[in-house]
Amino acid sequence: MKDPITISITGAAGNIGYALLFRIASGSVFGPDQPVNLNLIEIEPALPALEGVVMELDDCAFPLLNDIVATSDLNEGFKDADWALLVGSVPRKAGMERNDLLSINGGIFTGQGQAIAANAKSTCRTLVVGNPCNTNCLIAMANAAGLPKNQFFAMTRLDENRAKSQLAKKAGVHPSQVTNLCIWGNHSATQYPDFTNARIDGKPVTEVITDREWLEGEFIKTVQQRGAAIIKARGASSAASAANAALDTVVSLITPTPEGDWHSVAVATDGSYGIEEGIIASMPIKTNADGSWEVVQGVPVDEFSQGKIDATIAELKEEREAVKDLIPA
Ligand code: NAX
Repeated sequence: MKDPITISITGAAGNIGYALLFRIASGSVFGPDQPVNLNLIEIEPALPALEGVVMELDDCAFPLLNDIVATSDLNEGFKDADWALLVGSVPRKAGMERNDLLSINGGIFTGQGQAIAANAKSTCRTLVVGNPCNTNCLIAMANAAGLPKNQFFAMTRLDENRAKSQLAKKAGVHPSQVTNLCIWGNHSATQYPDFTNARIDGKPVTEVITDREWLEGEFIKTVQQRGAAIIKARGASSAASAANAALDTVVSLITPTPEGDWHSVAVATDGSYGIEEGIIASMPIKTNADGSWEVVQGVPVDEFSQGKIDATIAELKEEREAVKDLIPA
């Protein structure tokens, strides 16, 4: 048996947390021979609910679950973390402007970034799920002095999975036959699910689905608006599919990417694809055999795609401007 690894999760008593913890504890993410410690972090008012979640974890008697910490103390919560999954955040309420949301959550991610830097392992990887996740990630990364930028990620995998499922439905194939699907930019309604480079059974999607109008119109809109459609139908935001996507992201970052494919995750920009440095943008990413990752280079960007990418990057720059006081120089 390997030594246990520690996974710190904020918002652990929330809906996504509830769909996330049991799969991690069962071994379906880090493998059947990898014991895990779960450090569950909540705000104080949610600690009683978190206690109930801990009772349920106990009642599963998971062989791989080594230890559980439930706390509202960030130093305790991020202690020796190998992974920090930042799920907790404050949802948008009626009357709240986007900038209010950015700065309220920004305040949370400043402290969390600092606490990760001070307490987690130097190799800790941080995945931000709590919205607005790209900019929350930027704030956490900027406040985590001493930790490399390439250890910070924001989640766009749910968007990738949604896009693959829509393309598969339209083409009458299984979603696993859809590859090379990149979400560019922000996890928001400006995100661009890039159908121009996606493939179905190795063939360009545009050869399999010849209805270009659908691809440029309804497809993109459905993916962009899927979160809102689920809230409308369910009366609550996507939780199980979001937790699934978070775990897909972790697995894709610790498993070599199949040759020629890529996965979507938002990372600190490095100038690739002409996107300026200093924001967290989703791009085509591949994980190498040694566990490192890189931006896949040379993915063709046609004029249509460029317009969409420019729009979502412009939004990310506006978000950065709105929280600039939270980003140390
Ligand atoms: P819930 O409201 O069910 O749970 C959030 C939990 O976070 C609550 O238990 C709350 O007490 C806790 N929390 C709030 N502030 C905290 C803090 N400072 N430290 C620790 N815990 C804190 O929301 P849930 O449905 O679980 O969604 C969580 C976040 O994921 C939201 O921000 C949501 O917008 C975001 N999402 C992101 C997605 C993505 O693709 N990136 C998709 C799904 C989801 O909408």
